[in-house]
Amino acid sequence: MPLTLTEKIISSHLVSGTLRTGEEIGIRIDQTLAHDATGQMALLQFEALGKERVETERSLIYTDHNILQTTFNNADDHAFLRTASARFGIHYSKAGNGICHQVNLERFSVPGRTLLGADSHTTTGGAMAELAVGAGGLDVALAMGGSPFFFRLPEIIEIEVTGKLPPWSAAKDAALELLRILTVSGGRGKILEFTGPGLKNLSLVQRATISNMSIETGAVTSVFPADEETRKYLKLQGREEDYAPLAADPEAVYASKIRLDLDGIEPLAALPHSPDKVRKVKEVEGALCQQIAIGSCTNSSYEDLMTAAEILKGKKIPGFLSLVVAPGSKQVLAELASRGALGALVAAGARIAEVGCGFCNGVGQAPPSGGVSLRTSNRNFPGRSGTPSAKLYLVSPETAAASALTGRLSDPRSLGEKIAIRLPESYLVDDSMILAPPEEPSRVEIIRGPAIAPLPSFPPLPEEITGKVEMRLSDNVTTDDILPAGAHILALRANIPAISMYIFSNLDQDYPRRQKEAGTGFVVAGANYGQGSSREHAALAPRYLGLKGVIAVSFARIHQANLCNFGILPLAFANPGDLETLEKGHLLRLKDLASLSAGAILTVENLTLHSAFQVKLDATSRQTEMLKAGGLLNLAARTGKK
Ligand code: MIC
Ligand code: SF4
Repeated sequence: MPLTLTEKIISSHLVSGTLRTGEEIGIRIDQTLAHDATGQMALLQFEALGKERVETERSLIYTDHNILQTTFNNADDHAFLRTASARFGIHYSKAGNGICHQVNLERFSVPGRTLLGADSHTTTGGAMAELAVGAGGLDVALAMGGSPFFFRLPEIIEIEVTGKLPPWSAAKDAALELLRILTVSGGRGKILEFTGPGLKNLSLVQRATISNMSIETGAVTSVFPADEETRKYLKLQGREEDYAPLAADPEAVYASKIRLDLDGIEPLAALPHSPDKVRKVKEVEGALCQQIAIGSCTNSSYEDLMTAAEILKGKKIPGFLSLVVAPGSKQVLAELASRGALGALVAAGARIAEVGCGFCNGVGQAPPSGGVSLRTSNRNFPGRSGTPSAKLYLVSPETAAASALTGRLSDPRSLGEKIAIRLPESYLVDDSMILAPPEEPSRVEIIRGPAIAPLPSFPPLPEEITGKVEMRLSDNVTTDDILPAGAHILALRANIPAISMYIFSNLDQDYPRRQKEAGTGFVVAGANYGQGSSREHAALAPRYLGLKGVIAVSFARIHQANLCNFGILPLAFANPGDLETLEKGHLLRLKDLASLSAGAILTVENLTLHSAFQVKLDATSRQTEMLKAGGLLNLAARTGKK
């Protein structure tokens, strides 16, 4: 039978289940990654599972999200991550070495492998023909210990790429075009597999921008074939031996097909406050910008930043504008420095930020109140920049640099002939900031500063739950809404009681107090609840506060899994119209939970309205067992599954 590329990778890693769409399968994981926002929990959970050493081909912890060190918390986190990595056999990438997805692509991604990352943009690895999937830290902890990763087999959608990007149109514009077509929920339950004659016109780095942002459509991941472009990139990285050609069989069957014609793609921008509010730059040109930020795991490669530097070379930005450039990796920074591009950026008036995620998740560079910030990153959710009233536009490095010259959102085509950048013969490879685990790991002492709190424990699911609707929300609630980003809150990622005080803090500051005092209760929401990041704290911390169930029209994949992992019931309205009947403060009751089964239809009594409605438990049999046990760690301890 002819197979898609996704099916080929899955079949070669299949541990349980069959290749039937919608069915839960388990796959062997070759590589894992986590970072300084998710790695603390992943490592504490790995430890709680009683594991001595990771059993993957390679596991990595990166220090990239919160490297500001405004208090001791970051430094404590980093010391914990470094020593726990050494103890458990994990490679540790120090602060300053780069953003996990950029560095992983440069140094570790290998065609045909599976990669599970405690970060939603792990999908970036799809550019290297990996099955690269984002998940919560606990799922990654289990995978590090050699357990399979379980998920429902998605539909595989063919994205047939034709043509060639016109001058000044970028891979970012292609990614935004896909978002325009699919919206932030159109990819739910799907894997996007790229095929077609246009692929030869997309470099690996351009593919990485597209696979990076594929998560914004809600897709599980996206996969590109391994071809000449893959080989070229691996050669530049001095690891051509990792190359192996890989593609779908010619007769492979897909669930459906979307055509992506590169010829027709113009410079695009995602308008505030959602990555799918896509317009042509020429239609929205002219907006005055207070800030322009170039970087993030979407667009911080050598190609991206060299392009920006070439555009800015010999020019000056307007005085009112703040231009920030954050290189994606030490390698990129070294290349920019050695080729004079760093000097060109600085001379033009750019501020060079530390290598890392930085502005992308609100760690520094908050725009002024009500300000417009053009960013090359992937998410423009409200408040993510650290300024709730700011307006974030997502654009390509070309558009960002062209706009930096005028201080207004500008179409890069106004610059005239497209500049060309030259790739070096090989990139400057220096892995000295990646610490390999020692030969004798048992001798390593794990450093736990006061920032590292013990893991909370939870009781099993009760027979009956009665509680109020503590939050009533609408569609597309993001994990940034549930648990905001930003240096201050990120610094508490290893302390659940402390971080729980920030749950929903941008929407309702009283929620944590109310939820904790009640010790029970529900959140009610519309479609695609929990879209965006993989942060499991958005489930774990509400669980700590006493949240028992989320009743929504539908759930984003990673968040649904995180809810199950921590024993919060994900309940989907049988009739979505019932959402309209519910208000904050309504008292709800769920009974007979001891006999809960996968996909069960349950009756929710609304004791305030003296009415009832039905919900469906959105969980597989395996997840239902976790829910009954009060979470995956309880289940693992009970079954001795280590
Ligand atoms: C993000 O881009 O939202 C983050 C910060 O990288 C998150 C990780 C986290 O918040 O733990 C993600 O994408 O998963
Ligand atoms: Fe870091 Fe931003 Fe990428 Fe998340 S999206 S990994 S915060 S650069």
